[in-house]
Amino acid sequence: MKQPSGGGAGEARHDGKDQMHRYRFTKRRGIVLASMAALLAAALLTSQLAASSAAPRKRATTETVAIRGKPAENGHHATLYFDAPKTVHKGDILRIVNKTIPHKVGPHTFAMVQQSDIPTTGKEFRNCFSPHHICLSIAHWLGSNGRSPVTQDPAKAGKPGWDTEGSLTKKGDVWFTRNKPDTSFSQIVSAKPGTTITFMCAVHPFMHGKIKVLP
Ligand SMILES: [Cu+2]
Repeated sequence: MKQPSGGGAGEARHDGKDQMHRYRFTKRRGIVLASMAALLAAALLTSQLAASSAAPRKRATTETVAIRGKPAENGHHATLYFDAPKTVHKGDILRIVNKTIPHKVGPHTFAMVQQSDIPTTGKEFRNCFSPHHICLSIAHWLGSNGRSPVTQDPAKAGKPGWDTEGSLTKKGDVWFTRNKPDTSFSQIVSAKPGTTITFMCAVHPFMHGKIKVLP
């Protein structure tokens, strides 16, 4: 099999599946690039047609949840938090992006968890990774036993998109940032209008938030 161009022999150890993907991608790149120009032209034409038609079409809006950190200052502890919109509309794209520095604070999860299972006390934070506690459940959703690597990311539950809050007994929707900086993940909000999405980080159980879903 031909080496994929751009990948040095000693560059990285890819497993078989990953390698296959890269090879096919490379092989296709020429065709993809060639058809990009045509697509772009078609898209421009389409947008002109759309602009001239009477009925304005609703565009999918992207809302962002940024995972942020505030450095320690004046005797205050450093804080990590979800910088999230208060509301989203069903059908919006909800994008999660990690703006903290993984080698300093570790990775995060954006895990949809039912409100009653979100830890709120110091004791609950400390016990979160023990059996029958939600952080360990979240790890299981991601295919990890809590110490082993994450093997399913994002882990999906219910309908496609953000819609299912998990619990101690039920799998929920979750994305794991991993250890590279600036990773992000986007998918549609499919939860019912009128519900409130509650979410938390299993790595830092004090991190949590909620977003109301509007029609
Ligand atoms: Cu976190």
